[in-house]
Parts: sequence; C-alpha cells; structure tokens
Amino acid sequence: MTKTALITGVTGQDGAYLSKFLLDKGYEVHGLLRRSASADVIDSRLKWLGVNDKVQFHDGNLTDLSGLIRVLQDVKPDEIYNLAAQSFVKSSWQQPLLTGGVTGMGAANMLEATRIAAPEARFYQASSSEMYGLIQEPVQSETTPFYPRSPYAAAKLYAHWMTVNYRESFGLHASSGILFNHESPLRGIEFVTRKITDGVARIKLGLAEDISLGNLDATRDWGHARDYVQAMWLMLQQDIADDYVIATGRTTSVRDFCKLAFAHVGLNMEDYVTVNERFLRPAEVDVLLGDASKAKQKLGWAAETTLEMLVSEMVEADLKRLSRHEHL
Ligand code: NAP
Ligand code: G4F
Repeated sequence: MTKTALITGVTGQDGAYLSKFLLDKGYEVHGLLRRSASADVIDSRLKWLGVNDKVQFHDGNLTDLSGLIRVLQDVKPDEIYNLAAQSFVKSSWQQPLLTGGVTGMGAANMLEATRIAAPEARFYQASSSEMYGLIQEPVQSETTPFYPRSPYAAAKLYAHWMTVNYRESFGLHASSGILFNHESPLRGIEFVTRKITDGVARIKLGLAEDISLGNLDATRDWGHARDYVQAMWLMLQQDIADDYVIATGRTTSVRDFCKLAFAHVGLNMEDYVTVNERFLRPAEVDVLLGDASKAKQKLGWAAETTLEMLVSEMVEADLKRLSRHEHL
C-alpha cells in the first residue's frame, strides 16, 4: 500500500533530498510551503533533483497551528518529517525571538497538530548537534549532556525535549534525529561549506578574487545530506520511537575544508582566504564530533560519503552552475 509523507521544510536542502528518497521508495509526498514573494525560485532545490512536480504542496507556516491542523486533516500522513526551521545559527543572534518562534514553538505546534489531527502518524523531529554547543564530552552521543550556545540551539533543545515529552506523555511515535552538520550542492550559500565551494569555483573561473571567512579553527563533523535523510526514514520504520545521533565520526576544521576545496582546483587556500570579524559569532561552538554507533547498531545506518567525496561533488556542482550562469 502506498504510504503518505508530509515534509515541513520541503524547499530546504534536506527537504529536497528526503522528497527524492521517499518518491523513489513509492511514497506519496506532500510538502508544507510557506508563502513567498519569490514563488518562482522557491522550488529550485526540488527542481535540481528533478522532483518538483511530483511533490504536492500545501500552504502553511510552522507558526500557524490552525493551518497545520487543516493540512494534516487533508493529507492524513503516515509519516511526518518536521524539517522546517530558521536554521542559520549566525542569524539567530539577530533574530532570537523569530528563531524561538519558528524553530522552537514551531516544532511544538507541529507536535500539537499531530496529537490533535494525526495521532497515529509517525513523527520525525530535526534536532541538531548544535545542542551540544560547549561540548561536555570529546565525542558526543545520545547520552552527552547538552549546552546550547546560540538562540538557535536553545530553540532546538526546546523542540527536542518537546518531542521526547510528547512521546512519553501522549504515546506519539515521535523520534528525534540529532544530526551533525550535513552538506551538499543544495546547501544554502550562507553556510560555510557552500560559501567556500562557491567561492573556490568563482575564483577558478575568474569571477572573484578572494573569500572572506570567520573562525577557521572551528571543527565540524561533516557528512552528506543524501546519506542523512536515509537515517531519518529508518528512524520512522522502527517499532519503537527513539532518539539517534547521526554523524560520520570524523571532525575537520574550516581551514582544512578550505584546503581540500582549493586543492580540488589546483590552488592554495593561503593565497585567497582572508579573515573578517564580521563573520565571527558572539559565542562559538568550537568542536563537534559525533558517535553514531547506536544508529549503526539499531538502524543499520552508516555514512557512505567521505569528506573528500563531498568536497569534490560540491566544488564540481558550483563550477558547473556558474559556467551555465545558474543560481541556487
Ligand atoms: P534549510 O535548507 O535552511 O531549510 C529550512 C526549511 O524550513 C526551508 O524549507 C524553509 O522554507 C522552511 N521554513 C523556514 N521557516 C519556516 C516557517 N516559519 N514555516 C514553514 N517553513 C519554514 O535547512 P536544512 O539544512 O535542510 O535543515 C533541515 C532541518 O534540519 C532544519 O530544521 C535544521 O535546523 C535541521 N538541521 C540541519 C542540519 C544541517 O547540517 N543541515 C543539522 C542538524 C539539524 P523557505 O524555503 O521558504 O525558506
Ligand atoms: O556552516 P555553518 O554556518 O554551520 P553551523 O553553525 O555549524 O550550523 C549548521 O549545522 C548545525 C548542526 O550542528 C545545524 F543545526 C544548523 O542548522 C546548521 O545547518 O558554520 C560552521 C562553522 C562555524 O563554527 C562558523 O563560525 O564555520 C564557521 N565559519 C567560519 N567562517 C563560518 C564562516 N560560518 C559561516 N556560515 N560563514 C563564514 O564565513
């Protein structure tokens, strides 16, 4: 029997990869679409993956509970993936209340709408390694205490505990995926990996002279979004809902990510990268390194894409995109 999924954040990086993954599995895929004046570009990621006309869109916003209830009543999903958020950490200091409202309360709205209108549906919450913040253990697992360092992380932590709470209080099949950073050619241009690969491609093509970055010493456990959406789905196929860390188990500095990206086109990063205070944060998450052994043992999941593969795929995609004057 065909399964039905509803994805919030369907126009984002993960929403696009998850849509493709579920459509390939034979799902009927519905997406929540927030109203935008830029309607002509809003489905550009789905288009890039060739699935924009296979997803059924529904107007809605995470901040509007009654609208969410109506969408759930219409769609009657078997699975709900709550991926929508104000997801850019740096912006969360400029817009702390909006971030709390969308990323925190928005998730609570989705849980509440599910409880009211689709209590039998399985629910996935997009939690984040950013919740570990000022890390309390050198390698972070499901049992590592959280220490959020940004309004974004505090909002995600609220959403995470609300997910656990709705599971324990109301018996919802609600799982929380604590995903470490995952990237792809569809990553937003404001995030550091894509900013670097786009910059490298511009420099190589003679369209730019340098890249201005912030903290080069921060390290992240970077994987590929395509691998990570599989883990989301696997969580919802389990009999019992639970929380899982999803990570590669390797951490790399922003500086070393840069070196790899420049090396891919035969250039040295030292000749092109400058540091600008503008890109520093009021509080930094210095290191993230995940232990995904629970996901490996219980879900049979492990990251397939190495950092080298990810960097080369992203640089190549940006070279192609810029050569064709395409934008994303
Ligand atoms: P993304 O590319 O920034 O996508 C965010 C999505 O949320 C977009 O579709 C956006 O719509 C939508 N959205 C924003 N505000 C909304 C609102 N008020 N109502 C409805 N939709 C709204 O994020 P991503 O990288 O795909 O990440 C997916 C989720 O995983 C996010 O919750 C993020 O915080 C979390 N996460 C990401 C990572 C990572 O490394 N990528 C790691 C851990 C957790 P528009 O297109 O209209 O802007
Ligand atoms: O790419 P970033 O902006 O990602 P960040 O802050 O780690 O957040 C991402 O991953 C989280 C999972 O841990 C998600 F929850 C969240 O939604 C998002 O997807 O920054 C990565 C690192 C930071 O330490 C930052 O200070 O790169 C450093 N950095 C150095 N220069 C920069 C820059 N970040 C950005 N965005 N721009 C720079 O110029």
